[in-house]
Amino acid sequence: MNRRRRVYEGKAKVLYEGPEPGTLIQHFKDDATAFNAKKHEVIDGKGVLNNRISEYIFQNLNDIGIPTHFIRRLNMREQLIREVEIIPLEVVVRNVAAGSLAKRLGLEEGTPLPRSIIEFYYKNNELGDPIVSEEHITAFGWASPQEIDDIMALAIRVNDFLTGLFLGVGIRLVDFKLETGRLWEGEMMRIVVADEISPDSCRLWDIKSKDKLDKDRFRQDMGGLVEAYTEVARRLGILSENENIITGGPRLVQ
Ligand code: AIR
Ligand code: ASP
Repeated sequence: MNRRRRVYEGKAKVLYEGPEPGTLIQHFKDDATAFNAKKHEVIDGKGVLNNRISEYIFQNLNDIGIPTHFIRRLNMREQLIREVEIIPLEVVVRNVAAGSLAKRLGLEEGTPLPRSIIEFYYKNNELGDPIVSEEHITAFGWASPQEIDDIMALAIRVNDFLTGLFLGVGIRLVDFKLETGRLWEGEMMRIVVADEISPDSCRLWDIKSKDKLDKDRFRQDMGGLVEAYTEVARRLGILSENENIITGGPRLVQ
């Protein structure tokens, strides 16, 4: 276990060399960061929950023909993924005004947007992930115009799927962040969804109570993050009614 090669360590995840060429192991840590890692805490149970929630979402995406890097979950904190060439963009899809969009354009948080909006941010910690346009992306060669089209088409499909999935369990998908990568299969390359999709990367509001069930609980010092993520997992049917990730040893369904 500890002799395997670490390929990359990010704020909330570690990537290790996988068992076969072209594969990696994605390990979910309990670390939470915000505001470009100026705020940092370790939250017991978060990694386990994100591993399960992200597994559930990526498996569903694979099943409906939206390509992802996900192969299978290995254990409580790890999943086997395909190695991809990460495109250095954070792709944000928004349905409702919140977060940095509400701030930048002076919109009231919670205002429904006239249509879903896709934004690109350049993935660069030193710069704090600045927002960029397609002009920047193509001029600096981060992705080609064709790749941008593919990324946008993927982002819309993921948004449609996730909006419906969460609506069915009483949750509004306000916005989310995607990462994408180039998957090489011989001479062929296609763009796939990479990284994770979890309450760390989405804004999820309970439709009735408007409660925040996502990482804003950490960003805004609201507390109750693990409870909120557990609620998301329960509603998606990943955890059964009385199971608890933190206390009593997690007994997970299947
Ligand atoms: N996000 C962006 N960078 C990291 C993450 N997790 C996600 C947020 C939010 C959406 O992208 O969690 O769901 C938009 O974030 P913001 O801060 O630009 O409003
Ligand atoms: N996790 C990122 C950071 O450390 C961004 C965020 O989710 O707020 O800044």
